[in-house]
Amino acid sequence: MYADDFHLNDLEYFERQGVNLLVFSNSFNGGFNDEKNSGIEIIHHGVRTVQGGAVRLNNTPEQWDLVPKMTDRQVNREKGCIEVSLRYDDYDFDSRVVVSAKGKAVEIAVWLDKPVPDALAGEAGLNIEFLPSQYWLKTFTVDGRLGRLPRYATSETITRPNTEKPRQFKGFKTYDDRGTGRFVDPLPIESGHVMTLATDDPERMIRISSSDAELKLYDGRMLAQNGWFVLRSILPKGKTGKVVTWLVEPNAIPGWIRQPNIGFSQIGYIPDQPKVAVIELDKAEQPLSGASLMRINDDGKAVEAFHGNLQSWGTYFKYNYVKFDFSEVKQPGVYFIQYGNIRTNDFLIDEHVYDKITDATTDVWVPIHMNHMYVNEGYRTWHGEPFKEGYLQAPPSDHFDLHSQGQTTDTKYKPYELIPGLNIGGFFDAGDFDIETGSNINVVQNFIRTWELFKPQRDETFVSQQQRYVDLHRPDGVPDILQFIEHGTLNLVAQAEQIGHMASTLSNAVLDNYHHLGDAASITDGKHYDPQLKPYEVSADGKRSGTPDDMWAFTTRNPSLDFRAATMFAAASRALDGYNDDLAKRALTQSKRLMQEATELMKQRSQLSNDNQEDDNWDEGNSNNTNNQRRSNRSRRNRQQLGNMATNLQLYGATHEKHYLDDFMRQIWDALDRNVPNNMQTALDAIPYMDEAYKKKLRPYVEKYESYIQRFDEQNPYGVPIGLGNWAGGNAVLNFGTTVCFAHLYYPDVVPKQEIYRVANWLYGCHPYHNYSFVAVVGSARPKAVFYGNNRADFSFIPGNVAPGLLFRHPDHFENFDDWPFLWGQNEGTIAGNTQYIIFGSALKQIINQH
Ligand SMILES: [Ca+2]
Ligand SMILES: [Ca+2]
Ligand SMILES: [Ca+2]
Repeated sequence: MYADDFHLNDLEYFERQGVNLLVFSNSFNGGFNDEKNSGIEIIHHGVRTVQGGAVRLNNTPEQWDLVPKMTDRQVNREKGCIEVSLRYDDYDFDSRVVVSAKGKAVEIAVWLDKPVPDALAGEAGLNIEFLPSQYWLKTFTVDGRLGRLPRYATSETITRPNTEKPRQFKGFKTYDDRGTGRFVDPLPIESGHVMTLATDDPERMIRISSSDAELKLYDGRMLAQNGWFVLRSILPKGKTGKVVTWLVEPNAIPGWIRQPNIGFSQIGYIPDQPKVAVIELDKAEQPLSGASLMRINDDGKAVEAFHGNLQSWGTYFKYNYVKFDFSEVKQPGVYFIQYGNIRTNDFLIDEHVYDKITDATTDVWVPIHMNHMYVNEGYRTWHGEPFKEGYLQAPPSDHFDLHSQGQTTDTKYKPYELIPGLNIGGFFDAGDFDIETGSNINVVQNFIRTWELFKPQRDETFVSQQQRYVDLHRPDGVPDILQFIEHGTLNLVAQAEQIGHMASTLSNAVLDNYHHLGDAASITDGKHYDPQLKPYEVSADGKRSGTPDDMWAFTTRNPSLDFRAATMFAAASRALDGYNDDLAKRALTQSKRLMQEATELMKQRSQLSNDNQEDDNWDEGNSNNTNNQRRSNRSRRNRQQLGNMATNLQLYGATHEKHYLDDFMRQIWDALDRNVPNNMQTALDAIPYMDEAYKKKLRPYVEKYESYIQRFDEQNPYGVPIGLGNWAGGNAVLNFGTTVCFAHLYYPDVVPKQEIYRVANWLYGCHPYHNYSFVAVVGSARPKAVFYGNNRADFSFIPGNVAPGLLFRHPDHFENFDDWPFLWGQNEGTIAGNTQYIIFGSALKQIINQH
């Protein structure tokens, strides 16, 4: 073995300098397979450009196509190989994939103990996928023929009978076949036995050859915009043993060392705040001893304003970190950091850098996510009025977005019957267009909190419920936050009034319009679904159609959710009082009724069972309750305790009935004794209602919280909680930042002002992988350029969006793509998360401006 050959390292992946080749360090999980981060993966000169290596059943697998379950994984150090056993339960089909180091290449082989089942013959193959944004426009060769990988998906396709399509997740269908009974199957761009991709780019060049199988190259974007380039070899029929063998050689640039990533705040710094850049370095790189802060003077010339030594922090996962502290520079101006021959982009030091940090989110992102409205901005229409035909009662069903309708509807409506009045108000969940009731409750609460704590009078948006029209940048005399509270409340009150309790969600009936990208108004046809008509047929009066595209209301009763809604309604009625008195009254009526009914139902149910399955939606107001996050495994017990306590506090705030405060007081100290960080925000939220004795009793816990804050300086170089889940930890970071701000507001002597900048620095660019702002924020010199929003197919973003941020891939890789928007775990802003950001940003501004 030569020094620069592939070897199996301690973290169980193959490594050469410049190349990491992972074999099922990350598994497929089923259901949300657009994650594109499983199977055999290659991190090529620092960028994860190849993934999805596995036995697959489609030429270009989509999200919701079946994925293999990994039933075994063996790492054999003596032989230098990793073997995984894969299984498709639906087809009783087992295979093994063996990856072995072969000098500068690896061999990937598929082994079968039994032949491919008949149903999958010609369909099952060895696949691996290449990130389009890193490969398009690059040259390739196949058996000596030249080509260039396409920027746009324009290869050829055929259609085949639906009966030949391998089953999709839970039997759902990703496509609308327009009544033809046929599905689209892409044809290869090229095929042959030796393929080299990116011959013109040493960082991406990779050679794949096979003597026993034909290699076919496909463009996955033909079926779905989030598809990757797919290389594939069909497994032969009737054979066992080693059936397909590939030799894969990713090019490694000799002596390659990753460029340093200099993390700093892209919006800049106010003069008196701490200013510390964190420099992320390849472990093979010798850190420099110092760096300079350069000032660009009015004549455009750069001068050194400061030179300082670097402090070593140490290693964190795969990189090495040093810090550059230039806090002593306080003179307003335009600056950049010079580290060796690397010059960062410029940023400001100025009193006003934080002034506009919430404006893009409140003026642009939030109004664009208003459902059931036409949203206009200047010459541009963001979307027409969606879902004009309203919502049908969901039948008992499973659902692709993890909702379910139980055996009964729990309503007076029959399955598929129109539930009147639900197509009003509410906010799109995230990159999708459903109304998650739990999230929408959080959203209204976040707006109410913002309103009550900071009283923002900002009016940049015209909202007419009567015209169902929103116009951005057109003031209408009403503070926008009030209009957002009203808009959220309108949908939630309608749910309570029409259904009798809260729906779990208002969502798509069919998968083939759930993945919609484009104008929300075109998701459904706006006509009532009439099963008497044939699909695609329209009634003579044009009001009904036979296309089953109407949205569904999932109505299984969840008293915990009703209780949360009741709490929110009480607060909303107070916030709306004097602005929309009628809605305020309706909200209060529903609050009282739901509170009473939910309390009674919960009492009955807790007598029946201690296993409280229904509590999935029970969540504290700060949390983001999207499906993706619902899968995070926070302890249910903790959430419930938090919920009860926070709810009592909110109820006291809404009703001023003292028994709620007494209940809160009975819970809070126990909760803090158990866990200070988890309960600090709720404890701080109580302060406006409490006396000095409460504040005094809370003080030692705040002191503990301050030492908890400090501990992050030892955990990682960035001093914030960094999440390692399959949804990046942006929300946890925001919650942390918000709590730190409130702790400082109430206990400035315990939690000093310098702490409030930790999360701001992180969000605005001081983080691993790259130094772009995770928030598309006004004032940032380099905001992220792409987000997973509903306009993601345009490789764009909606201003004010907040990305979940830094996604961890096992065992040691962090990433945030900024040229590929389709990975929700790192790039999808949500309505609950982005309204949480408004609270964080408002608190930060308030502290900075009051000094
Ligand atoms: Ca959703
Ligand atoms: Ca307004
Ligand atoms: Ca319809």
